Amino acid sequence: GSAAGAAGLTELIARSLERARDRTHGLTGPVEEPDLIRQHSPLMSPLVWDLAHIGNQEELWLLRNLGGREPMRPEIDPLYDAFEHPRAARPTLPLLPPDEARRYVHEVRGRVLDMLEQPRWGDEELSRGGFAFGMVAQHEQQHDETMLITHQLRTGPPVLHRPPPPAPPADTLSLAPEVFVPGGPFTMGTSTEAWALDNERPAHEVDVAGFWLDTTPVTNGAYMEFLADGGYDDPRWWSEPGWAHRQKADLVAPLYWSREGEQWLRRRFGVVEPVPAAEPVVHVTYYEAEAYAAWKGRRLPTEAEWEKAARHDPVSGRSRRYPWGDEDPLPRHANLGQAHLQPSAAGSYPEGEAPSGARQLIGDVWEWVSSDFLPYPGFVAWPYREYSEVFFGPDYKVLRGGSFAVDPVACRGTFRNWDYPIRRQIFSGFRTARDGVL
Ligand code: AVJ
Ligand code: FE
Repeated sequence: GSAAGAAGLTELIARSLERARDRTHGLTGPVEEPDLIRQHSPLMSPLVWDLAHIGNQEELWLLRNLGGREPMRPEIDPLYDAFEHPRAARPTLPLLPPDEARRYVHEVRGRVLDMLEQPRWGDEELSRGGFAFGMVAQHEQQHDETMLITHQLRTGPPVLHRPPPPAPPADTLSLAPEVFVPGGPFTMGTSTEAWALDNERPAHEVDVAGFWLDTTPVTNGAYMEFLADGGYDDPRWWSEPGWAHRQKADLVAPLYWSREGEQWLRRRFGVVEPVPAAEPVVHVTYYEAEAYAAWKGRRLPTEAEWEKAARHDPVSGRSRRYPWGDEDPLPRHANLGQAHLQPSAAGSYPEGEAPSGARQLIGDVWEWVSSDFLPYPGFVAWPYREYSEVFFGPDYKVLRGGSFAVDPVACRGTFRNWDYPIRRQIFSGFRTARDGVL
């Protein structure tokens, strides 16, 4: 096998799988058994479901579909099929208890690492560039982010290891509030990124008119001005479905915020503190983002605008993998990988800046864009229809750029996330845009 022959690729795969597993252990290891089994919110699975589902998908894609092996425990497959049981129903299933789930994922991983050492992995298309392994590493990391969301929803004393907060940025005072992204065609999506998922493909040209974009994500400080101006009580700023949801769900501030006298507080991973003004706002719905933008006399960027701002290099005319270039993310570029349990202050990471001058397009907070989640022209569902294709349509809005809770393996300039516009337990923020010329 030529595919498996490349030692560098094998090592990259092994490292990516190991990093995901270390994180999975960090999110489940310090949790008491009842808290692993309990459902902390009807929006989420019990943590022990995520754990065994991670192993089950790894077994399915790597041992069975790629390697052609027989199922290890066919009787548990239906329990961990995300389409068979909605999240709310998962706590009543006869799930593997925590110890058994740990043994199962460990055994799957052992067999996967044995397979990785083989000269040939199996199915040629799934093997190309190590795609199936990359997909599985991304899948585990996505569920790690899901589990971190569950930890944030969970009440009670903190259990997670607390990494140090990010260093404050040095030069924010000199930053212009918005940057201009010049008009013209650019290449959106990718046909060359080996581990890109189906919804990022293929590369295609999109013409985007010149527009202005916020230099950084919208901060808590800016968002508090919207609150103070009565933004949540003024239907002028809200779309029709947005206002209906604001009324029905009685939204008054971002999720986890509470009021104490004149001060806004918020709870984060079990700690209550004053809302830090310099940090990007997080835990807002699409509708809240949309209303804030309207109040500002602005709008959310489209998905194509966002990607052009993040990838287009006007000098070479080509699209980069990341705002800073083609180099994989390092800690100096972006706040990724749960290196911190919070977003960094707006204006951080000058070394991660895009050619337009926009910062923090990658990392910190997921950014709502105004586009529905739709296939690109020439889209082909591969290798599993249920990853994206079943979600395309007007029900879901796209989020871009990843958050502090996203590992670099599951984050790039082309990466697409999506959710219902009413969701805000996710690490969702936004930035705003406007039409205009330089
Ligand atoms: C891409 C984050 C919307 O969590 O529903 C995990 C990722 N898909 N397992 C999700 C996913 C299958 C997905 N999102
Ligand atoms: Fe999954």
